[in-house]
Amino acid sequence: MKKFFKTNLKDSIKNIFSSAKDKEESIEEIEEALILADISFDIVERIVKSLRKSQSIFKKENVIDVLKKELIGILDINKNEINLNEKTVFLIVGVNGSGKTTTAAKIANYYKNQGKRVLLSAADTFRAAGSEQLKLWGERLGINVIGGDKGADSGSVVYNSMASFMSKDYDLLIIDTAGRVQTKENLMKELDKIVKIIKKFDESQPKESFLVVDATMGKNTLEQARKFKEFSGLTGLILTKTDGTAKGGTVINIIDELRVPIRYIGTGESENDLEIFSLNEFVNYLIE
Ligand SMILES: Nc1nc2c(ncn2[C@@H]2O[C@H](COP(=O)(O)OP(=O)(O)O)[C@@H](O)[C@H]2O)c(=O)[nH]1
Ligand SMILES: [Mg+2]
Repeated sequence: MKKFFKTNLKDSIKNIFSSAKDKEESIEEIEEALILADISFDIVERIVKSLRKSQSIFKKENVIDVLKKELIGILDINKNEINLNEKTVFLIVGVNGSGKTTTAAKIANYYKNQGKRVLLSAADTFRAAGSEQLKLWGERLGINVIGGDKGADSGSVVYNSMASFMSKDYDLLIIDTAGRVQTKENLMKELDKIVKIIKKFDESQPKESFLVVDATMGKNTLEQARKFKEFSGLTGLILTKTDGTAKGGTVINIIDELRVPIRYIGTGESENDLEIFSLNEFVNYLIE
């Protein structure tokens, strides 16, 4: 996993144990370090409680063990591996600017490089450039894109995409959607409408609906995620811009709130800047 997230949790913990202190004093400093890493107060309190309860000798190694156990407990959400053994539709949702279109192109490229036949659907018909941007990616990456004109009905783009996907020899369809809808109610209606059209073709699709979240938004990152909590179809998260100023705590808060796993991480603006999320690597990176 590439170096990502600006976090100094590791160094903070090292520093805390570099001078002799009593247990309570150390716990208070750990608490502060966790909050500075942007982990929500609620989660920090849970972790601190376990640290206080911990009977083992209070030294760095044991504290790291407790922290790891707690974090993995929060982050380890039951999930199956994503496999594309059968025809698969991914739906990409999220607010404007979170990185949906870029991520749709990156995922398409990732699976194309694994020999899968991929189709992209540009269902963001709100913005003039919404559809155009994905078509440009498609041309560059050699991936077919189905789109519509600006102002076209997103439903008709999804319909055409599904028709092509189902009748041709594709493995994966990735549907990029619009994030700009005036109210949350309209946004949910729009997404429900898209899901309904997909299901008309195949009741078992979309196999995955990913919420794309910009990791650099601090507290707003969680607010973005909450907007989509009512979208019942959500199966996973994609965190973008982890190459920016984001702190790792954000990841923990979002998973704790939405209870869906993180699947991919965006680490830059080019097509290869995508990684499969690994929980153990992430936790080790954060604290070990
Ligand atoms: N640094 C960085 N920039 C990203 C990443 N993902 C997307 N972006 C940039 O974020 C901006 C918005 O992305 P876009 O895909 O258009 O977002 P959308 O409105 O949700 O479709 C673009 O300038 C992208 O290049 C990432 O992982 N890292
Ligand atoms: Mg877009």
